[in-house]
Amino acid sequence: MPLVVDIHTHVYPPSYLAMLRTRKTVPYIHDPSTQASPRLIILSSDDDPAIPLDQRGRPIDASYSDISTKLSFMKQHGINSSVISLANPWLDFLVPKEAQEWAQRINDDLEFTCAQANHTADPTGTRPLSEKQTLFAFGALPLSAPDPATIVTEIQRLSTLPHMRGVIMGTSGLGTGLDDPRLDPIWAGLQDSPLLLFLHPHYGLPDDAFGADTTNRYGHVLPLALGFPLETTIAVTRMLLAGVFDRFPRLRVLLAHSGGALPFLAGRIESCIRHERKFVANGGQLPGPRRSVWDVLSSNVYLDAVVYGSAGLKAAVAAGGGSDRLLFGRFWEMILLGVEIYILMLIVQFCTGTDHPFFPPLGEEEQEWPSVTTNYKAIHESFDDDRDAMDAVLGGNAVRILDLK
Ligand code: 5CU
Repeated sequence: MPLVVDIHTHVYPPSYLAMLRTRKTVPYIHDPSTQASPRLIILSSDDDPAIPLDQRGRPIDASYSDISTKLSFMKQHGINSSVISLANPWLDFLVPKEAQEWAQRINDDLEFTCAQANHTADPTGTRPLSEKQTLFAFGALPLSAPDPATIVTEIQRLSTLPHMRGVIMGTSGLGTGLDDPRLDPIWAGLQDSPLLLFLHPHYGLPDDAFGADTTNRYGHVLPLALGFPLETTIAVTRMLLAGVFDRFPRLRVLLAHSGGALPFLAGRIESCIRHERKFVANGGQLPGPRRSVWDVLSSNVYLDAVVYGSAGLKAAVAAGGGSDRLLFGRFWEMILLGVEIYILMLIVQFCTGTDHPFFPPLGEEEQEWPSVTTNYKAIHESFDDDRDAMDAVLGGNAVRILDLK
């Protein structure tokens, strides 16, 4: 049996849920006066005054916060190790003076949860990873803190916690996006630490990108299926355009949902950059990025496999291949070699994830989570003819990239 590591799996620690219960604006939790489940209202599109409070957002149960429920879910789906992270919208909404204290509280809570679970699973710490259930964590950053030094201090503190393997971050940065030069000390802090940056969406696209009244007609489909991945794609492209990967060439970024549309659109992004007259390389005034999208994709970017279909997975792995071959027929062999090297690089950077506890089964009796089994199926369809690649994607890559022991 291959070792299975879930690197995309969330939790809201009880203290965080208690804080959401004190709030009346997004994000908040509403407890109905009846026996009905509490409602989690985290997306701005969920907070529609036309919808009664008892029906707003989504119902939440123990799977969102209880670690024994997470461990049972792992057992049920054959997952050996999970890297848990606070779910969106993290600490983005906190007033500046509360950010640092909350980050420490949540991160200490995650660290303690991992330590306790791992000790219970293996009190002597001698059993191999494949024979027990273990937890690791991505910490949260106090991004609304009054000054970036506070964020850097928390990065340095996280580096000293034994179960922390990275930080999870949304796309708003310090409020204006990830191309903000004020983020440089944070990129530097991460680059100089062993921590991986897990870039995850929350804000989607503006509601009018989807047309009027579509949340009422189609629920969460457009914001989650398209808004989330496009948000990630835009955020990481802005980092690239602002030269973040030129200035911080050792920054390692795990992109949620297989990088959104980035692998698929990489060639187009690269082409638009090369043709942009505003950039110095073409006689303009703006610096523009020095490193190519391909270079960044193959050396700075890691992808989860949370895309629910082999077409998406294969597109992520083979991005750019087909069209390059057609366009540059004369250099067919050279391009083919380049594409194959790139495919190999992407396979070594793929890790599997479940997005638990989001997308639960809809039927009460359903035991297995279709969102998880659909993902496994896509991984099998994509990598079945290459056992080593499959083992790497299911767990080996995560063990190596995150130094899981
Ligand atoms: O269903 C959703 O809204 C979500 C979410 O908010 N965050 C996430 O990671 N997955 C799904």
